[in-house]
Amino acid sequence: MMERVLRIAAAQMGPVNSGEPRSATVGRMMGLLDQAADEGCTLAVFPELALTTFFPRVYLADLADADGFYEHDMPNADVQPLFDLARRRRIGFSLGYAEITTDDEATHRYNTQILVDPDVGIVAKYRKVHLPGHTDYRPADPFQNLEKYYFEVGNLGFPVVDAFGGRVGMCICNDRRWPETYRMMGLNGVEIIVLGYTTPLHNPRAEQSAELRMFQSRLCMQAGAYQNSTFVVGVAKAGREDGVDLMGGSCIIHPDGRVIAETSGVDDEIAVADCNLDDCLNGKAEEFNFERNRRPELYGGLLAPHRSIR
Ligand code: CDT
Repeated sequence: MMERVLRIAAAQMGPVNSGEPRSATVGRMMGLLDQAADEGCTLAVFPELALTTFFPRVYLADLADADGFYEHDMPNADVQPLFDLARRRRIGFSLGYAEITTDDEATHRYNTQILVDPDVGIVAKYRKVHLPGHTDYRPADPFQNLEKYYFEVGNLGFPVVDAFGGRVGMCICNDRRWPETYRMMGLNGVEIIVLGYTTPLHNPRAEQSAELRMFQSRLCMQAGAYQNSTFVVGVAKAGREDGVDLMGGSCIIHPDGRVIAETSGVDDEIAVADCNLDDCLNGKAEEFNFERNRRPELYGGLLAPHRSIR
């Protein structure tokens, strides 16, 4: 039987500063997609909120003033050239953006990621579940983390779809720190988890070095990959964006937990790896054989509300 080898690019982006036109940002992404296609990749993964600056770091008292950061349609005129290039170059991609919809006659805002097949178009959509930060303006902090203000909790679960010859799922940034994210997809046979992140090098609410922050980012993605026998592709928006330093460290992680490709800087750059999806099979059949070794009858507490510690 043919091996299922997929060459994947982690398409890291440098900063997208306020005022950079969408067309320029999409142009940069097209450059990365071209590079990935030149290297024989069939899937390129872009960061969270790839099309704009990470606007939740700024408080706008009137939500309507943030409308320009959200996409009303996908694809839209600004992003269509990326979809067209993907079809021409025969390469799929995953992309994060801020989504605004008027489902049920109410306005909803989500932090969203899509998976795009070059021929079919959008084959899966995910809306971020674990929104970090706060809803209230905190003027004493050097920058805000207002994701809970700008977005609703995603309502699409953790979809896993058949695409690119394997089982593909998505999550976004803070989701990567929660074991439930990976396990929800693991239970659905996921073989590649693609995720974008935007992580400040310094957390105003915790005294942690940049090295420790990077270690924690890798720790959770590597554990998620190993414990669920899946590839994980984690992709940063990096560098100094609107005065805030964002971590790089985009990487591709093997189901055995090893980092097999990584970026070296904090600007636009791809890291490429050949991902043999059959490498997921042994872990799923043996060490992490869920049917044989999980004990769901003893995990009921996971569904109960947590106990408050204070
Ligand atoms: N975008 C996002 O989810 N960022 C969070 C930052 C938390 S620390 C300020 C993350 O988990 O990386």
